[in-house]
Amino acid sequence: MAIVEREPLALTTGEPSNGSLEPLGVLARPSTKTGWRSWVSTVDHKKIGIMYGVTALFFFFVAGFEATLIRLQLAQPNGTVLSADLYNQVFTMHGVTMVFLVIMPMAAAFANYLLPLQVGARDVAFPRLNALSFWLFLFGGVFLNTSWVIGGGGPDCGWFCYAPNSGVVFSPTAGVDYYTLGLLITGVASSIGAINLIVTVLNLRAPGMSLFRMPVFTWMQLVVQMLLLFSLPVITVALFLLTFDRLFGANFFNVAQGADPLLWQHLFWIFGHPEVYILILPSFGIVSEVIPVFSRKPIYGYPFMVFSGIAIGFMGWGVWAHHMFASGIGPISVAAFSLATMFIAVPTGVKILNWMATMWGGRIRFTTAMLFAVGLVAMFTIGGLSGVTHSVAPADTQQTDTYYIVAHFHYVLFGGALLGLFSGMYFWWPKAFGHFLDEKLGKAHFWLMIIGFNLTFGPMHILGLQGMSRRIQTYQATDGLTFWNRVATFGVFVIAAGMLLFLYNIGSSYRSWKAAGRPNPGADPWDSRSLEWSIPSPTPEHNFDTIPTVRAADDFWHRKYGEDEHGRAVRIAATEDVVQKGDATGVHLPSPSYYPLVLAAGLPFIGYGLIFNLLLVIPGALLVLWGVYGWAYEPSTEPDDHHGDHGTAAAAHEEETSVG
Ligand code: HEM
Ligand SMILES: [Cu+2]
Repeated sequence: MAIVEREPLALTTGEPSNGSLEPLGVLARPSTKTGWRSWVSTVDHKKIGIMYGVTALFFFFVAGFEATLIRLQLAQPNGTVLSADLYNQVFTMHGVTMVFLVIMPMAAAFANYLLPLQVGARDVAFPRLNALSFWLFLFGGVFLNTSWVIGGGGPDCGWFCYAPNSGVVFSPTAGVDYYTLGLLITGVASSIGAINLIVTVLNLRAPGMSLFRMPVFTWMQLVVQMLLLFSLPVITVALFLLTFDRLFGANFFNVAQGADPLLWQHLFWIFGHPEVYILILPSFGIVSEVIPVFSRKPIYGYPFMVFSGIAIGFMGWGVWAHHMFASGIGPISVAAFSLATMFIAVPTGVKILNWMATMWGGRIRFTTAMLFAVGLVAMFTIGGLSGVTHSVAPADTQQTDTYYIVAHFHYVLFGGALLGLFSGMYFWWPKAFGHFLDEKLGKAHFWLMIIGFNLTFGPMHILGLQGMSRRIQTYQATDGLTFWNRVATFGVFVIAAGMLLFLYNIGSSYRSWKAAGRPNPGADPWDSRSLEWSIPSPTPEHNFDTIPTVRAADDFWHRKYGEDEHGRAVRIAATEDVVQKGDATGVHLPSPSYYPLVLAAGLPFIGYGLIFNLLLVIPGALLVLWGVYGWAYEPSTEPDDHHGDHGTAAAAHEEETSVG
């Protein structure tokens, strides 16, 4: 029985090759376009993007709750909120969740939703693989968090889980096994996602959309996906080595058997430092879209913006050992990595100056999205500057493993990445959901977040320089650390108030929109520049009625505006005359499928089997096999998946292949 290669043609082949020969065990596809089945079986990049976003927001509240427990424990000397062992588990899971289950998937939400729209495509290159990425991320995240209830507690080794501390001698519970296997599962999700998005950007661009006409957001995402593609294999090797040490008695990090635990540190940070750019560059891309729109000016120095992102992507591979200045790697290495780290501040500085130059002389509208964008520029600059102080190795020897470092990475990851993601939410909410988030509530959310953030993490600079180590469960009253710890804990509740207001805003904006009869915000509510604003809101399932032909960078803007002799923008066309109508006649879309979910569901079982009882691997392996079998045998496209169905499949095929 021949296995036919179908996936790449999903968007192009009109006719299912052998639909009538569906063998036993192939799940029939859902016929409805709405309801839970349409979400569970979706291969639509927009729906997958929204699912990433909702899941990441949920995990943000989980990790936020863990952070609140940490702050309650440290609000007073000799705290008793968390035992020392539980404290180790809580900060480990807080860090791991925020990095792998919040910031990364939230950025993936924007990438999935926006990349095909910004390059002028109908979907990503491999829609079913895209769904698989999402389900692997979700199941990997849930699997990791079940460590709280099955197996003796969460991983307790810190988010970078140094050996030999992470070995079975010092971490005897199953926690670290959840860490290694959970991150292996989410790692597969990110690797597949990276391949999908890279191929989408390089192969599915609309006619005329040359690389240097792509929006900065798309460029930053391309750099991020490349970083993922090359860095994930490194951490994957490290995780496998640790798994073999823990589950099969290998000795990759066992000093007694001649191993060197520094190997873990090198492997972790060769991944770990590019990882911090994987966390921040998506937000850099978001604010590079938001700031020009609300300054009514094109981004300043587009080529510099793009090349500084690429430079960061490359230079990010040459600085990893700045995390190991105190690990005894020797003065030569320390000096080299110190220098390389100072250099990487240059392309980052270029971005900050370009955002400010874009705002300079602009007609700025301080919408909530713009406030969060400006918040990123200000807070990230503070984090960047403390980062430069770390690059001076002698100073870092004082700062490393103290709260000064905790302050630094929260200013770049919360103050940078997270604030940028919120800016994106307020900006693209009308495009994704057909209504605005309330601006008044949004601005209150912003101010609570920025004040709470600085109250929480500002004092940590002082605590760190006063000598407070990170990862300590408590301290003495005589240490003189109580006041600023109290301020930091108070700050967390201000952040929490801001986040509850955000949740309220989501619900109340939807309700008032519904009550007002679902008024449409229009395709281009902010008067924007890129292609996603040239189609209706919310984005129709088929994206574009016809694939646009692009003639310039900011092509959509130039369809609306020309320039007068002073270079000022003058309207040349009404928006409604240059946006598409949302007519799906003859458009051909990939069909939904349950198999990405089925395949992904097998992996957690294999994980539990490796930790607890190998018998559990059997149902896991069967699910994976069923997933692969069904995936191979389900017809790539159901005939009735044509919208408006006036065009012939051949016509649709003809249109699609014109853009590759
Ligand atoms: C919601 C507000 C947040 C609060 C109150 C908070 C608080 C903290 C505190 C107090 C620690 C230090 C624990 C210790 O060393 O004992 C910590 C660690 C950490 N936080 Fe946050 N954090 C927050 C948000 C974030 C965000 C958005 C990220 C983004 C990635 C993040 C990533 C981390 C990481 C990676 C660690 C290191 C954990 C470890 O040492 O293994 N946090 N956080
Ligand atoms: Cu680093």
